[in-house]
Amino acid sequence: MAKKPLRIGLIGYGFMGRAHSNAFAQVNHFFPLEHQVVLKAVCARDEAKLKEFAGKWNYESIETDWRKLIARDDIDVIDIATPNNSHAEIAIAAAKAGKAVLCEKPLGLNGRQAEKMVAAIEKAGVPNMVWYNYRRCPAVTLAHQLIQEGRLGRIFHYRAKFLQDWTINPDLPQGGAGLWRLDVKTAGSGVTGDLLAHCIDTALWLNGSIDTVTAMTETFVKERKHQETGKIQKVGIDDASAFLARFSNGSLATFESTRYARGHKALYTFEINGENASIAWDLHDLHRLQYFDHRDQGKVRGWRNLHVSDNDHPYCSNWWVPGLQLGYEHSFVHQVADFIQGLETGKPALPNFRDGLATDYVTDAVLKSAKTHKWEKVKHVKAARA
Ligand code: SOE
Repeated sequence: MAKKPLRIGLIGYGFMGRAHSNAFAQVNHFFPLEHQVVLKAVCARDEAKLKEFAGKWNYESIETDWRKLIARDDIDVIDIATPNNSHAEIAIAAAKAGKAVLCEKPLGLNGRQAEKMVAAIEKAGVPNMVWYNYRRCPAVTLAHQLIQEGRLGRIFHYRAKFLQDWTINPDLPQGGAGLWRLDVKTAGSGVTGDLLAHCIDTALWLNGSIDTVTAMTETFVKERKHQETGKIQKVGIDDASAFLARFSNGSLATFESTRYARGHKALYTFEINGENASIAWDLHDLHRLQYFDHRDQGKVRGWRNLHVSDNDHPYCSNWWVPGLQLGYEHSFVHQVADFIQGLETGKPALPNFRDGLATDYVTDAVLKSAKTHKWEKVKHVKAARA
């Protein structure tokens, strides 16, 4: 049977534009789907670079104005891979035009903006998803399965870190291509919205909602030259952010992220301790899951180092033979596969915009607490109306 086309209009061709394009290009090779992804158009402002990108990734056409892309009737899905400060405007316009919307993380610059995005998406009733890709590293998905099966029992502790070291040099400018993450106007926040947002999304998925947080943030380099204006400007982002949290299930948590941990490039780790078992994961060794089960027979009890690559591990049977591991890019392919399967089965894939809003509420509370020096309540997202 001929497959139904699913025509993608991608906005933005940076690092994430490449990660998404690779996922769109791969998904039909590895997942049995009723839809065929069609790379219909890519949109950005720089026409010369855009043409080069479109050629490399085989997009059929280009647009230099995202409004024109959204107005096209040969596009089914708008994929937003632009800097954070444009997510809301594009997503709301795309929803109004009846398009399905995929949005890079974090969903909005803050919870207030994300609420408007959720309202627009739900009013239009269009499929939607946020690119929190780490949920779909097979080892992380396996962690979710083990928790859902109740293997850990009551959860006591959740511990997450996301460490990088790429902004230590004070001569690194802020703003513009590649460096907009350092410009608060474009990014909204620093590591809280960029890195901790990943840790929070995974944590909410694995361990449920967070009730209260107390946080501290620091900006180590106070002024940087702005790449676009050439002027020395105050740095408005948080370079490091750490917080304590209490989950609704009674467990206690610590979260930390920084771009000043010399030697660490993208060290995302989490560990969960339950009454029966513990789980630990490390992005630098992303195809492994560490599992300790206290119910094992005493003399062989110990941390098991699971190589998550076997046919009965999540997503793995769609790829190679057991033992051959998967990497970062596969998490994006899995996310597209799940999104499309959601369209086909009527059971939408998560995280959707409501989940993205839940993460934005936590990052809002973290940034607020860093200012007030008090424990702050986290707003909870109400369940969607059926
Ligand atoms: C920042 O360096 C960054 O690229 C984030 O923006 C991504 O979301 C994260 O996955 C890797 O690090």
